[in-house]
Amino acid sequence: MKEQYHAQTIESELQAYWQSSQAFRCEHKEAQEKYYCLAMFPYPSGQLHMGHVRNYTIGDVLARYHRLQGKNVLQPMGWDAFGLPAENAAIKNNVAPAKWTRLNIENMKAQLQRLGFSYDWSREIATCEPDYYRWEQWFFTRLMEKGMAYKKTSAVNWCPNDMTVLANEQVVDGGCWRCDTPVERKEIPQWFIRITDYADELLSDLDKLDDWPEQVVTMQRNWIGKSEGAEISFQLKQAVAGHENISVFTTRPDTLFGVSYLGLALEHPIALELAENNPELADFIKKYSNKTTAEADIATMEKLGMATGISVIHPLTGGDIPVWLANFVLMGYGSGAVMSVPAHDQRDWEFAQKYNLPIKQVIDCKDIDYDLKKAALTNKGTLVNSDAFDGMDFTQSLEGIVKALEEKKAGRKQVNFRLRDWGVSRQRYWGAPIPVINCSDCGAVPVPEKDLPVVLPVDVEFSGVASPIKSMDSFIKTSCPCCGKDAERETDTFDTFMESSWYYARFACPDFDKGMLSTEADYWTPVDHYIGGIEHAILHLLYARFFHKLMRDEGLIHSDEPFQKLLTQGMVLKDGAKMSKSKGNTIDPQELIDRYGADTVRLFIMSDVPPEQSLEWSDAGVEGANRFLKKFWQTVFSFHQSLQSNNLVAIETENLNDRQKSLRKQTHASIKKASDDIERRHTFNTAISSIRELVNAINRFNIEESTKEQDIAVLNEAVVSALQLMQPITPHYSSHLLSALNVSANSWPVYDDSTQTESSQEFAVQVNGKVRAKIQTAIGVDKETLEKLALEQDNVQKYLEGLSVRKVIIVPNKLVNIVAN
Ligand code: ANZ
Ligand code: ZN
Repeated sequence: MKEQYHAQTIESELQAYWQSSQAFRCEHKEAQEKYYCLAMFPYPSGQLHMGHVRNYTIGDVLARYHRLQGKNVLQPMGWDAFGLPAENAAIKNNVAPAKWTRLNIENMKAQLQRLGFSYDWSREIATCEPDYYRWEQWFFTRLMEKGMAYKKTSAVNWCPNDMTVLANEQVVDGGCWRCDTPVERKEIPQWFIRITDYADELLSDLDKLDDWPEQVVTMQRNWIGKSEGAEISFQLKQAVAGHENISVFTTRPDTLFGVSYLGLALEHPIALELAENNPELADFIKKYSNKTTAEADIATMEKLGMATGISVIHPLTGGDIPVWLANFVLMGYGSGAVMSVPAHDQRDWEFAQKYNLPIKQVIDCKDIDYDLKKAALTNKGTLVNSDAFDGMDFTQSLEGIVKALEEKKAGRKQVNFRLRDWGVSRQRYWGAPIPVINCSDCGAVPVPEKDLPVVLPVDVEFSGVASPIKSMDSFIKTSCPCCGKDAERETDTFDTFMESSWYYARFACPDFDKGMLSTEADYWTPVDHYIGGIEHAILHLLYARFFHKLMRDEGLIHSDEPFQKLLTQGMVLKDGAKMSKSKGNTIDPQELIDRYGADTVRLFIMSDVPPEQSLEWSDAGVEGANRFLKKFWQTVFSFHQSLQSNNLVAIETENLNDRQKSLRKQTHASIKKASDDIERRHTFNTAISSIRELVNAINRFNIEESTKEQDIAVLNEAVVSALQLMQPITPHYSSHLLSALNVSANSWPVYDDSTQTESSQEFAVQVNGKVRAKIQTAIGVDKETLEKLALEQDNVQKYLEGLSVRKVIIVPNKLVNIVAN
């Protein structure tokens, strides 16, 4: 072996070997336990950033570790290749998105290979390839046939600059997240998938996800947002264009006697109807209905409204209740109308204050200080001012009031979800075409299976930001699959969340051309460990869970959930701020790899903190990781020298001296700790610390002439174990040095518990809770001997002077506490 550590040389040698031997290719093996490790695939932006390096190193450490445990490991990699950046780059640099994407994939793939990640590259997927998205198109046509996909005209957040629809969370302070252009509301026909049909199951199956971070489960639960309450119908005093009632959803039927007005969303059909003959209302609607629907904004925004002049009848009291337009009522939730109870709802209270509407208390809460002049009392409590229901608590009154409403056919229990159906249409170009043909006679017709895929033309030129296929006759003009008449193709493309919702399953059978998934999907899924950023906690993971259930119900897969375990990695920070291009504080991983080698980068990125926490970048940390590897290399080198001139004999466990025993003890303690830290705790940083402790012990250990043979034997065990433990983290380094020591790489050291037993143990002796002495005893000493020994200590005697011993408490292996007074 070489005296100096040359990372570049050993890394390129090994990587070439891994590639030529397809070392990480895997296949179905019934007899072996499978382990499917997946790190969220990247968008091919062209360059890896530190966040990627961290994400993929975590995945690779787990994959390599489980491979070393003898499992059949699948660790694939691919590209989430559709999406806006390719299109923006195309417009800016005049390069077709397909070509741009392909070049980026090549670059990033080379970088991933340079980091030594153990992927089965034979399974590589790029979602922009027709042999991938054809199955997504096929699946969508199945969903259309089942009525699970439908078309609806609906309002969207529209960025007039990017000419695209934005999701609510892409609207930041009323502007587009990418270009800050003020977002508009626009009504367009779009495709939806009925995720709401699965809301209950998506919610209840969260209980099965024991190995997901609690935080993510909670975020999903809130996103689905199940609310139980009642639907209550208020009869209009005078019908409005055929409407006789206004129905509301409430989670607080117990407050029904406190209603002081009904609030209508500005887009509510009755509001729009009234506006026809009332210019003031029309103006109000026009002025305020373009605003965002982000909930955070609604809670804080100024509550505005206008009386409509109409009223409804209270279903139980028969009283008159005015109807108002209110900007805090969302059309997209419940029925787009609320019964407002200012005394017990803060938004209603603010509104009532502003417009001088009555605030009537109907709930009392004895154990709370409240003042309805200052704010609403929103806690549940005992009913007051509520006729026959006075004195009841929430649950009793709920039953009672719903029953009374049912008798009048004016209400019933109802469950509501915050979750909306998933809008999958995008008006941009770089995505999978939605496989639909619009016929003036037959409507929206799914493209028949034999005509799939609908291939996205890649030879395109942009003029402005509009999607080139929207004006491409060769793409648009076709004939109707039903009646043969001239018809037009849908020119919208799928939301890219579609592709990332099922790629994990397709990795099981990436080349299968007879269907979306082969039976291999049942072998490999669920993914045993899924690793990715917390930013995907809600949408991506929810859509993937949904798709899994849809695929199950299509008979393609036979489990309920896609991801067994989830690890959400923290951010990489520089000087406390997230590393990002826009902040200009990025560190280019490539430079570090060129300078130190992949193993140093891998070691550093795993060293500092557990994977869930933010990692603060430190140049000194990288230096330190590199120094550690160089120094240990020296140690291994000189040990290698001693091996050349000496025989390696077996360890004689019974005849070891204290020095040898103590090194063995450290070796095995590190084996135990590092294994557990990697496998169970996923605290790679503490695994590394424990390996470093072992390396320190190795560095301190000198081979002595008189005990040479056994010294070498225990040292060999220590060095080999350290290198083996390092394999998942620094695979090139470890495997190079292990083979120099004639040990086959690819094995994991076996922990031996007998190394941990001590021949003697130490007790602290306390007098009345203060440590006064330390004693050494043999292991397993009996109680009386221990007590006697403790009491004999000079210093203990001194503190017991003039006192009498009342009690002696022994904490095994630790402490003798003498209580005296
Ligand atoms: C009367 C009431 C009294 C309410 C009270 C609350 C407190 P969650 O829990 O989120 O489901 N609401 C119903 N539809 C709405 C809409 N389209 N836009 C805005 N708010 C709407 O919230 C349900 C509560 O939110 C409902 O219960 C309703 O106000 C309001 F002391 O009804 B409540
Ligand atoms: Zn037709």
